Order: sequence, then structure tokens, then C-alpha cells
Amino acid sequence: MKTAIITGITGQDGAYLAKNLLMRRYKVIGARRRNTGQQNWRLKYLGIENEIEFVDFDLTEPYSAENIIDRYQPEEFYNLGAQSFVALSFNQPHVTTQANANGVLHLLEAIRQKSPHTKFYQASTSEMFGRVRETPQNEMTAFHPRSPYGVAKAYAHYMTINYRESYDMFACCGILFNHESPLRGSEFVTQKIVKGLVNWVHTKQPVYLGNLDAKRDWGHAEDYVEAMRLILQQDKPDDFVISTGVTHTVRDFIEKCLKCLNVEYVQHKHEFSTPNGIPIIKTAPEFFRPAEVDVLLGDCSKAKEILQWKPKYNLDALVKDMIKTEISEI
Ligand code: NDP
Ligand code: GDR
Repeated sequence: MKTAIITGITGQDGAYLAKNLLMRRYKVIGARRRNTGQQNWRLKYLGIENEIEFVDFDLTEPYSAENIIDRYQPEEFYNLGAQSFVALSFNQPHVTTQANANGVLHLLEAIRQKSPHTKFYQASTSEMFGRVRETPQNEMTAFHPRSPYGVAKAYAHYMTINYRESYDMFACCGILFNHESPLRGSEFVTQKIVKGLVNWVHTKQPVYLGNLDAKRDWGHAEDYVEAMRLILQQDKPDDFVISTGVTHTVRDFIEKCLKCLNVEYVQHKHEFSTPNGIPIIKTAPEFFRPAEVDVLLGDCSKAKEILQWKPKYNLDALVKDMIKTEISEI
């Protein structure tokens, strides 16, 4: 039986990855920080809360990394923990850097010193491409991050590669493009739209958003956690772009949701309304970012060839899954 530690176990990806590994008979150690609330709701939703051994952990505490790595000597370590909300990183750049950059250094150093056989997965991100230098983006595309989140993740990405090259560690990065699911946090645009529009059907309260023209390559988290697992099963450590290879605007996502909900709409420059003028989507300044990533589109040819990975969900199937779940929950 293999042991895997997952940080970020209470988040979207942590929950799906834990389920994936448990199905393969791994012992899963869930590294989570103390919290007073309902932080295990995703694990409960997937019915796996009682199959996980939890351990206290915080990315910002170096001893925390050392303790858990020394204690469990895991075969695999998936670092999915992060302050993952890009918009918040502009208001909390220090907290974001402590967790997303320094936190990763703590883990790499702890593995080097205490458990060098442990295979390490770092959750890198398409946000590092930022103001993109070429389209589509692949593993060789230069980075130009546009947020404290993206800058911190770029540091962690290079540090992971540096530990691999300097100390011969099995340390890998998955450069994952946006991935969503019914378990997505409600602050991210897809879930905000899904929840907001399902609520609109009953209340006619408009949903307030920011930039409707941003383009993202959206996949489904269930597909993407399988790619993470495959990355650590290869003969040699390497980095992979994981994406669908299709990009859509926020507007497209809204349209797909409205069609799924059978709502008739007309589009204007900054809003959506019904044909007789009832507002559905409006924009508000607080949801625009100081610097934006306008367009992301991933080329995952390397993952297709080496990992034999490809996504099962397209955007229509993702929208359907999110809307269906939201309707069944209210
Ligand atoms: P979530 O926001 O859903 O989950 C983040 C997790 O990190 C939560 O479990 C949270 O715990 C934990 N966390 C936050 N701060 C700390 C800390 N200081 N110490 C320990 N744990 C902490 O993110 P996702 O599941 O969507 O993403 C997983 C990872 O993948 C993240 O690193 C993210 O940056 C990265 N990523 C995500 C993409 C996406 O589209 N989803 C795309 C590319 C990369 P708590 O419950 O206590 O808040
Ligand atoms: P992103 O995801 O920043 O790409 O980071 P998010 O869903 O927050 O934004 C996507 C795009 O939508 C635009 N947008 C809005 N976004 C939010 N959250 N709320 C709004 O009201 C709104 N209106 C428009 C944004 O400006 C942006 O262009 C996600 C996270 O999961 C990161 O952790 C991960 O690394 C990247 O995806 C890849």
C-alpha cells in the first residue's frame, strides 16, 4: 500500500485527488490547517471523509513540513495547498507569497533532508503565463505573471525544478489550466455564475461580475487530478501542461449556462438582460482586477503523448454537471 500526503485536502482538487487515490488503495494523509468551520464539506460530499487520516499542517510553518514528512516518509506528496484566489492576492500579497512561494520551499527542503525518496508534485498554474508571449501556451512558453499569485507560483515552479536538478529529487510540476466542478469554490467565476443564475431563476436578483471578455481554457477537476497522479507514475520527473486546448470567454460561459437553464436573453456591452429588460448579469468595478490575464489556451500535446492523458469533459459537459448539481442542491 502506497502512502500519499495531500496538502489542500479540503479544497476542490484535494478532495477529487483523495478519492482517486483511495480508489487505488492508497493510504491518504490529509494535511490541513486548523479551522473552526465546515472545512471537510467536499470530502463529506464525496463520501470519503472517514477514509482519510488528517494531520495538522500549515504551509507557512517550516516545522509543519518537516514533521509530517519525517513522520510518514510517504511515497508521494501532492502539494495542492495554496491561497488560490488570484483576485485576493492583490489585497494579500504577503499571505499569498508565504503560502504559495515560501511554503513550497519548506516542503522541498524537508523532503531533501528527511525523505529523499518521496516523489513531489507541485501545483503550478497557467496563471504564470500571464500576459502571454505566444498562443497556445506549452511547457516552453516564457512566463509573464500578472498577479502576486502568479509571481509566487512562478517562484515555486522554478524552485521545484531547481531541487530536481540540484539534488536529483523526483520533483514535478503540473502546469494546470483552469479546472472547475460542482466542488469549485463560489468565489471563482464559473461557480459564481452557476450559483448566481440558478438563484436568478427564482429571485430575479442580477449577478455582478467583472471582465466578461477574459478567455480561459476550462476543464473538469476530475480529469485534471488523474493527470497529477500520472505525472508521479512516470520513470523520470518532468513538467506537463494540462489543458483542454479550447478557450472561451466568460460571456460564452454565461451563455451556455443560460441555455442550460432555458432562459431567454439579450447581450449588451456590459450586461445581459431578458428581452423585456430584466437585468440578469451586470458588471461592477470591484470585480475587475488591477492587472488582468486576458487569454489562456493550453497545448497539452506532451501530456497526451507521454502520460497518455486526455480530458473526458468538454465545456458543455462541465456546465451541465455544475448546473445539474446546483439545481439538485437548492
Ligand atoms: P482551493 O482554493 O479549492 O483549495 C486550496 C486549499 O489550500 C484548501 O484546502 C486550503 O485550506 C489550502 N490552504 C490554503 N492556505 C493554506 C496554508 N497556509 N496552509 C495549508 N493549506 C492551505 O484550490 P484548488 O483545489 O482549486 O487548487 C489546488 C491547487 O492547484 C492550488 O495550489 C491552486 O493554486 C492550484 N491550481 C488550481 C487551478 C484551478 O483551476 N483549480 C489551476 C492551476 C493551479 P483551507 O480549507 O484551510 O482554506
Ligand atoms: P482565475 O479564475 O483568476 O483564472 O484563477 P477566476 O475564476 O477567479 O477568474 C477567471 C476570469 O474571470 C474573470 N472574472 C471574474 N472572476 C471572478 N472570480 N469573479 C468575478 O466576478 C469575475 N468577473 C470576471 C476574471 O477577471 C478572470 O479573467 C483560477 C484559480 O483557480 C487559480 O488558483 C488558478 O491557478 C488559475 O485559475 C489557473
